[in-house]
Amino acid sequence: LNLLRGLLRGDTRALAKAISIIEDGGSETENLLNHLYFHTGRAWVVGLTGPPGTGKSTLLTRLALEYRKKGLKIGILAFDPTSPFTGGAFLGDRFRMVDLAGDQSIFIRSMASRGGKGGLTREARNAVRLLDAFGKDMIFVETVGTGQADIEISKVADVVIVVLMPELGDEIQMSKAGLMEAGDIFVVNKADLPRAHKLVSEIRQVLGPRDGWKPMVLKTTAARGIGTSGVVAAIEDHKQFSTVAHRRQSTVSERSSHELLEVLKKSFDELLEEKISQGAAFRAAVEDIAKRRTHPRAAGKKLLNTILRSEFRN
Ligand SMILES: Nc1nc2c(ncn2[C@@H]2O[C@H](COP(=O)(O)OP(=O)(O)O)[C@@H](O)[C@H]2O)c(=O)[nH]1
Ligand SMILES: [Mg+2]
Repeated sequence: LNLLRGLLRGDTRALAKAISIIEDGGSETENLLNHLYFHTGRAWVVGLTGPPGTGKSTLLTRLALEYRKKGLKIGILAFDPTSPFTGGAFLGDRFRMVDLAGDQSIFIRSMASRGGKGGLTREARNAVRLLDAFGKDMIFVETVGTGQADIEISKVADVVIVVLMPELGDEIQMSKAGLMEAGDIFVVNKADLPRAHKLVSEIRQVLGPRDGWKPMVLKTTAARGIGTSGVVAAIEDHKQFSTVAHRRQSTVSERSSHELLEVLKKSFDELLEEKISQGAAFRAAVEDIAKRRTHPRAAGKKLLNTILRSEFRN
């Protein structure tokens, strides 16, 4: 596996190629990810989510640059169909992409998510693993929080930042229950606009502590870099908390359990599709049910018993 070696050596071209491979979901994907797994688990993953246009990419850029200054290696994954991180709109915006794009130690990739149930979680998780194995210390993942994505990102990120802005109208923002539950840190961006302070206090009112962590609410004007170092401090506080409270450990176990169940479900489905439903025992049971010699549940139970016994014998 040349690609894997290149990746572990820190070859950026290998990384770009590997991401394309997992994005396409081709046959090499699984093999690559399996080998990679043992080189992951080190990076800190920061998720940013929120409605379109709140300034997630702008804030993320500021945060990435601050962490870059601390000497950390940064990766950025943007799952944002409304405004791709590389290309048109964003590059057109004056200050920052030049800074980022010219910096070899910051890897940026806009991801096309196929979505679907759990799709984003899986795609983000795999891409994060590539960057992690590549040696990135901190990985930012941007998603558009229009419901499901907020929940999905919280299954991948070590800390979730929800980015809101005063313009949106608080009813719209608050009604997104998923957003409120997903956030460890809330940022009211565009504090240069009126009513930012009001939104901050409204968010504070509806938030309660979760697993011992009291979500923080901060104000930023990301476009001008105001308040962004406060967000860095909040990320560090949260990291400290997760480590001390051993929350990270239990989160990791929880995620491993979730992932194993996913794999098992898929294996059972395949077993069912490819073997069981084609077999003689299945057809016989179908006959018995049709002729009213047994009822479906009893037939199912019996069949399952037979299958499990024969599966575990070999
Ligand atoms: N007024 C104001 N505009 C901002 C601020 N931060 C970002 N923007 C602008 O808001 C727009 C959307 O920003 P972007 O980062 O692409 O938002 P995203 O869709 O959440 O990623 C852009 O035109 C930014 O220049 C801010 O602090 N104040
Ligand atoms: Mg964006």
